Amino acid sequence: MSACCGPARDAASGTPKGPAMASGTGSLPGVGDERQRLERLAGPAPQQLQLVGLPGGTFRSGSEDSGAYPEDGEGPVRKASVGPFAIGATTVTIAEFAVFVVDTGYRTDAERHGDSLVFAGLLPKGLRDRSPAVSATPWWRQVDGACWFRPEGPGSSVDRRADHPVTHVSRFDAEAYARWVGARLPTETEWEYAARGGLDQQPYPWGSVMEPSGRPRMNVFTGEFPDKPSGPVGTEPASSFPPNAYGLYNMTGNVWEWTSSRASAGDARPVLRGGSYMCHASYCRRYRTSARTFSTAETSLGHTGFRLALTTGRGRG
Ligand SMILES: [Ca+2]
Repeated sequence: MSACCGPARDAASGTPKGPAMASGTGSLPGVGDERQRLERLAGPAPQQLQLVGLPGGTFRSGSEDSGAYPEDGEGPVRKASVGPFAIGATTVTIAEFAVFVVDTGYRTDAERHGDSLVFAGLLPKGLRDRSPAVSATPWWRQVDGACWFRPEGPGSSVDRRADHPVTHVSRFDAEAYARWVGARLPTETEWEYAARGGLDQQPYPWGSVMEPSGRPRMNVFTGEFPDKPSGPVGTEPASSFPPNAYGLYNMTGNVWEWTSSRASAGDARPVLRGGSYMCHASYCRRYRTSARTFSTAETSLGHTGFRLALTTGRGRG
């Protein structure tokens, strides 16, 4: 990831690769009580995938405007085409991910590593002080035990966040979930086509103004980053704020979203899109339709999730 967006887990540090499907339920977090808790979480998950079908087409991708980051490869503006596909109206929620875990016993990369990265501003002081800071970006803390169902480490829970985006999922985890439901991750180009909602070269999914009539349209950091927020910090429900013209929620802000694309021909790092609740104009304007960041497939962070995609129409296999 761009240094300000989040540190990456080092692929060379003995990271086990690929999904790990555990057999049986013995490997569910904590078993017993924990399983019941997961089943409760899974309860409100919708029984059907909430995907929006899009016709595809040609559009102008990327940006060269003053808000863009050329070093991220946002420009030059070029014509891009996508075939017909469907994409999640929202990112995958905690409830939906819980259904997957209850069914498969899947353990995420964060659980297998025993830690994940959490925004310091979300941690109680004691835990914050004893969790190592990432040197270039000290607002990130490596928190033992942090994972998708304990987003702020020991003592935290997602009991009241079932409809929020699942976070602390690596791209391997996102791919495993997508395979399980018979879907896939969107390509970067599909993601951008979807985020633009039919608009041409607009920085936001709804148009040119970040806060039309002074009303926030996405969940980004407000106030003074990182220590003096002027509002709540963290994820919001996956379907908060009005959707774009395609009916897609929180394409920008809330959580970064994994795509299936790589940074460039010479750079195999996975691309993420959309920015998160940690983006702020003072240090990271990546809450725009053309913004990109990069990470390693084993990295998990408290501001990163994913949405699903499916090929439709004639491309369907
Ligand atoms: Ca997003």
